[in-house]
Amino acid sequence: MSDLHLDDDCIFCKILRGEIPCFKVYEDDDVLAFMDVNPIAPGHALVIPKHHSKDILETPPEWTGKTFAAAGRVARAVQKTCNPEGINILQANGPGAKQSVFHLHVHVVPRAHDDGLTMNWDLVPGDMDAIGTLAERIAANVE
Ligand code: DGP
Repeated sequence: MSDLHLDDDCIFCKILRGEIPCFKVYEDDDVLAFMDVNPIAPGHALVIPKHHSKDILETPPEWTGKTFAAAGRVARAVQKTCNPEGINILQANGPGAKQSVFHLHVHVVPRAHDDGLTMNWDLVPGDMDAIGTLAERIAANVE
């Protein structure tokens, strides 16, 4: 981990260093996937590279590729676990896109026809017990 390009003050880098806990669903040498603590749907997960850069504009393409490849893997596990009517893969860049954490991350968001979700959403804390339980089920379905 010490040779990775991480930032001292970034909350997602702190998760990568184990300084802040997370509900992990997948990890390899390049990426970490964990549950969003402000989920907009049950099963809402995040995938981050083990490389600090603030958004897709500043991220080296190889890290973007690794992150989105892992997002596909997590999406398949979310589909198997939650059986949603659809899944959005979302990634915000800059305040106009309501990016709130400035470390590249991909949202894996289960969707339903009538869920009323919009592109920009407010951050509302989720039920940690329910998130933790879902994390274990999703992690078990990652292939
Ligand atoms: P965005 O707003 O697109 O930058 O997404 C950032 C997401 O990160 C947001 O949905 C809330 C989530 N988030 C913020 N802080 C934490 C944290 O400490 N742990 C976890 N698991 N998620 C976090």
